Amino acid sequence: MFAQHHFKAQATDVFLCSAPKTGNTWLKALSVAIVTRNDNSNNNLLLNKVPHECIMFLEKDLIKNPTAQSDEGRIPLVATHLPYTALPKSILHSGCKMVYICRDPKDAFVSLWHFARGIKINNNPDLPIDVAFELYSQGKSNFGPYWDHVLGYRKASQENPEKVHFMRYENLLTDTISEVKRLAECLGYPFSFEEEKQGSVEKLVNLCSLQNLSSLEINKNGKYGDAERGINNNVYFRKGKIGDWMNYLTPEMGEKLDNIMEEKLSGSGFTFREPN
Ligand code: PAP
Repeated sequence: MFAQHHFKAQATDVFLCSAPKTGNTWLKALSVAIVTRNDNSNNNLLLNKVPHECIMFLEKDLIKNPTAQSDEGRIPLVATHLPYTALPKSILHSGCKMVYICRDPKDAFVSLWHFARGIKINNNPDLPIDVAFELYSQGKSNFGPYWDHVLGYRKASQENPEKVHFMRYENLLTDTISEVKRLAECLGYPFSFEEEKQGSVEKLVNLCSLQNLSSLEINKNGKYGDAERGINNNVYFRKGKIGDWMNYLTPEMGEKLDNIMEEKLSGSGFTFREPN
């Protein structure tokens, strides 16, 4: 609500949007690396900060620092987990570009369950996975039902593909170079022919790989947020695999969530069942 009332989008900002645990950390790292690759004052940023701290996080940073938007030298990227329908109107009216990343719901759920255990808010007891799964399947999760989240941005992307770039975590994993080149174009920082020839895309992809980021001191032992209650950066980096859900959910649970998604997404032209 604070962001809805006070946030004034700037036409040059690009919004990185996602539901929780669908590839946000990776998308932030790649986008920061793309945008700052020729900027001497910022091009080591990812070596010293967790990707979340490199750019403004709409629903978290604005309330702490209402002038965060006008910070000098701010990277022109803003991240948000807000569903499309809850975005501040100024973002929709400004014509800013957006990038949305989504992920197979079963892997996103399992990732979320691990994350919730990893951050231990107020020392709440861990939720058994079957209880958490029921809640998620009923749409009871932070930032609303996952299917509504995906549908909102999918529809916006269909209506305005030039403005809303729709990505899948799975495609980013299996076709990283092409996806990163497309992302760079969408952000307005395309790789030149010279850069491609010199292997800049591959270097950037390696810099942002799970393996590299999770081995950096800042991401192994640093914290995101305030020193006492902040989140250990290492919980943002786990396996980064397709299909890890099979190690935690029964095939019946997987089928149930697939069916719910299928039903909710029907008519949208999008499905998680097939690559697209
Ligand atoms: P957030 O919503 O808290 O920001 P987000 O980054 O969207 O989390 O999702 C975390 C997932 O991305 C984790 O998946 P997993 O639990 O299935 O392993 C995490 O491992 C994965 N991830 C983080 N960084 C990367 C990266 N550089 N490359 C690939 N996957 C990554």
